[in-house]
Order: sequence, then structure tokens, then C-alpha cells
Amino acid sequence: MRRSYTGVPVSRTFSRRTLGPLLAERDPEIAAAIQAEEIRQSEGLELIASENFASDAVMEATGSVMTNKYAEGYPGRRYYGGCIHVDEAERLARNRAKELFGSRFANVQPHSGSQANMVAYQAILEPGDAFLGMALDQGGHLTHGHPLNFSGQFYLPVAYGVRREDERLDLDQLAELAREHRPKMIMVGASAYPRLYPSAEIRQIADEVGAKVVTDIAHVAGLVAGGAIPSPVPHSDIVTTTTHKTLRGPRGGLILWNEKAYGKALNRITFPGIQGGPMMHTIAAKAVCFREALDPSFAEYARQIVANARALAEALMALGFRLVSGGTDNHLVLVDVGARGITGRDAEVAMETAGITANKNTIPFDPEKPMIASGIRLGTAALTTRGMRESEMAEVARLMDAALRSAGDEAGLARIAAEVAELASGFPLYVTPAA
Ligand code: DSN
Repeated sequence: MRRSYTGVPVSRTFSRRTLGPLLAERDPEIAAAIQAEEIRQSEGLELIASENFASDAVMEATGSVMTNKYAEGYPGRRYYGGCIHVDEAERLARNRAKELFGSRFANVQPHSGSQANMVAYQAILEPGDAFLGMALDQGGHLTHGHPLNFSGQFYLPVAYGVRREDERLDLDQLAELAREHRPKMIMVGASAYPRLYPSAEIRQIADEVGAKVVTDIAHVAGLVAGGAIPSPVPHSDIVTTTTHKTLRGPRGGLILWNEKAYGKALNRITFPGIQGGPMMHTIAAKAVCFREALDPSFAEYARQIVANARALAEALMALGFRLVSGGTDNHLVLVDVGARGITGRDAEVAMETAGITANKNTIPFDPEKPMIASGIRLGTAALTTRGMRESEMAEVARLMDAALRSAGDEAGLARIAAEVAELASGFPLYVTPAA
């Protein structure tokens, strides 16, 4: 008998049981959309590197009565009555987050990773101050200094990137930029970088120029929590993350830090600075996620995500694909499909038609615009949650290769979609426990 990731023995039948009967009765249109989305998630192969499947326990907490409660403030110091139980949930979330990441302090209220980053920026920078961040088109994130984002509008971003020859983070360039611009902050982290951040080296550079280090671990938080990659927490002044990617929790943000002195600013900027009432249902679900991630089985899950990414990378290279930086050290693989003569946009469409969900992505020094792009970004967190291992990764690579070769051929893509559904059905999602 296969066991699901929650440890509950499962049958091999899809029961699509995340939706109760009430919604179908009261709002059939939304119920139909949710049901269709559940079928899409169940029958396809989810390779978007920032997505995962939260456990049913996490979703139960997210859909709980805590959504009804206003609780501006922090546990024990709220602006509303009736907070005794949400206080308990937030304390549990905070304590578990600290234990999980080995930090002395945590704020579990940010609604998202972008808001967690906004809080960190405001705690360190004044408007107009310079900071270093990884360029979006080289693997960074919108909130690391993009001109259309608050980070590029209120502050003065200086972009670092990767070396052309090996597509790995260019520490020499980062050090030169730090010496030239004397930034108050170095933002470390990425959304499309398949290698590890050299946290200790960046800390040294920051110390040399008197900069603070903020590390955004949104993509790799689950790998850090599970000990599958080194933790940047000891090398960072502030760590920000989301909770729904490799960490596999509800959609939300989190801030961690070790020096007590940051606490006042970080807490005040979160509330009342940029947010009002915290989403207590999500905070309760974050607590559930942290508890799941503290379980020894999560370390095994995190290790398997990385092993699967390596297996996927190797299988793709064996099929002749060029990978950015030649491989991966984390959950993410960036494929240069442009080298195969297809754009990222067309590759994404062909894969989606075949039931494989991924996103087009620029690759470093991409000749294409972001909406076309030369890359496809893949991640293994979601498929690993379904129980897939190295041998399935080879199969996924084969199906992706076949989909790209069949781009524009609807009948060919339909045949691949049937194979995709067959593979997915062997790894059920949200199934009924066996009697
Ligand atoms: N949108 C997320 C990602 O896909 O990486 C980052 O915020």
C-alpha cells in the first residue's frame, strides 16, 4: 500500500475530497472552478518551481474560523478583545518558526514574501538609499530592485548578476559594486538560480563595507528547514521567506532575525507600518506547516527534492538539453530551450497542452524579452510531495522532451497528455484514507 506524504495510507483512487458538498450547493460556479483546478493539479505534472501541494491539515487550518477574527497587534498586546485563541496560534507559529530555522526571533504576520521584503527594506534603508540585489533577468526577484516594484522606486538598486562563462553568481562583481556604492544593504536570494548562495562570502563583503545582509530564502526555505542545503540564517541580519514553496505551507510570508535590536522596527513596520489585521487562519496554517517541517520525515522530503532535481537535470542533459550553469544544487532547473530552437513561451504552451505545467523564464544574458524568454524554469518540490523519485524524474524529462518536439502538433501533444495523466495517477493527491 502506497503511503501519502501525510503518512496516512491511501488507496490509489482519486477522490477529490478537498471540497465539501456545501459550496457546490451555495455557489456552483466557484465550486466548479475549484473542482476543475483540483482535477488539473491531480492529473497534470506540476513543475512550477515556486509551487507545492499543502497538506490537508494545512488547508483545514486555512479554511478555519480563524478567518473571522481581527487581531491587530501581537499576542498579549492586541487592539481587539477575544484574541485568546488566535494569540495561542500565533505564539505556536512564532515558536515553531524559530525552532525550525534556528533563529532567535520571528514575525509570522507578513501576508506575502513581497511584504516581508518591504518590511526588511524599511527597517534598514531610508528612501533613496542604495542597496545591492540580484538582477531579475539573471535570476533575482521583482522585489530585489526591479524598476516597476517598490524596491526599485523608493530605493536605489544596484544590480549584481552571474558570470557569463559559468552562469554562477559573480562574487567579484558583487564585491566591486559593494566597494563602489557602499550600500546599506545587500539583498541575497533569487527566484531562478539553480545554485547555492555563497552566504559566508557575502557576509564578509558586507562587513567590509558596513552593509546589512538580508537573505530572501523564499524558494529554498524548505531545503534550509530540512537541512538539505546550508542555512544562511547565521550569516544574515534578516531572513525573509514565503511559506508555500519548498516549505509546503499556506500562501504567506515570514521574517526571521537574531539580533534583538531589529525587533522593534521589524514588528512595527509589519504592523501598523504596512499591514492591518493579520490573517489568523493563515498564521494557524503556518504553525501547522512548521510543525510538519519539524518532523524528521521533512528532512527526508527536502533531501529527496534535491535528489530529484539532480536526477531531472541529468536526464534532461542526457536528452541534449543545455541547462543554465550546467546543473543544479537545489530544487530548481533552468533549461535553455532557446538552444533547442524553441522560445520559452512556445515551450510553456506545448508543455501545458501536454499536461506539464512550468513557466517560461529569462536565462542570463537572454536575447529574448521576458514575455518570450529563452528558458523554462522547473522545480521538483511538488512532484516530490506526490511521492515521485529519481526514476519518475527521468520519465518527466522524456515527456518534456516529447512535448517540445511535438510543439504545434495537437494530436501528438494529446498522446503525451495521456501518458502524463497515467504517470500522475500513480501518485494520487488528497486521497481518501483506506478503510
Ligand atoms: N512568483 C514567485 C516565483 O515564481 O518565483 C516569486 O515570488
